[in-house]
Amino acid sequence: MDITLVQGDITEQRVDAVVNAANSSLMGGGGVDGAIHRAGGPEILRECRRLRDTSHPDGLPAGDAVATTAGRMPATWVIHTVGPVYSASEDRSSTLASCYRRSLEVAEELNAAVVAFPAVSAGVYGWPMDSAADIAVRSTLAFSPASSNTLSEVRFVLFSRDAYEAFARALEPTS
Ligand code: AR6
Repeated sequence: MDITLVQGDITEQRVDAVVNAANSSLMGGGGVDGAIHRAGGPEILRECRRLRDTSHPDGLPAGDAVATTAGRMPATWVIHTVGPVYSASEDRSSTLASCYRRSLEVAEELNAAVVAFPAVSAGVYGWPMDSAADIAVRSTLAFSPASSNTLSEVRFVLFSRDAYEAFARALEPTS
């Protein structure tokens, strides 16, 4: 499985699945969540409402992931995950790692080959970018290759140059 980095807009990626940094309500929001719902159109929200009415009446817990259509986006699916809000007093790293692991598990259930992630929790939820990048890269590497059958590429799509550089540093081999 390859890990690649792109600076750009995740909604424009021609991949099988785009991961959304959602909130527990699954009803949309700002940041990458707002961009995904705008680009994909109302079909995504319709499926999210259906999930709330059926399998997830209390919302999606932080660290978990669930899939819907990608609507009008070039991708086929959106995998919605809920990152933890950053806390300086409580270590929530395992919840953030779980977002990547659960999203990749859902991607495998969908037989997705290429999956694009944003920097989950590193915007409105306040996670420092270097730490968010480290956790993203480490949890993705931990998932590969033993437990991965269908995945060929995990693409981190970073909006800003700073975010891109943080992920590039996280990917540098440690000597
Ligand atoms: N493509 C790629 N990355 C993006 C895009 C985009 N189009 N737009 C923003 N980012 P955030 P969070 C980056 O705040 O911290 C929402 O309101 C952004 O620069 O989207 O997990 C949800 O509904 C940042 O680096 O997600 C939740 O309430 C990264 O994506 C809450 O925000 C994540 O920032 C989730 O907060």
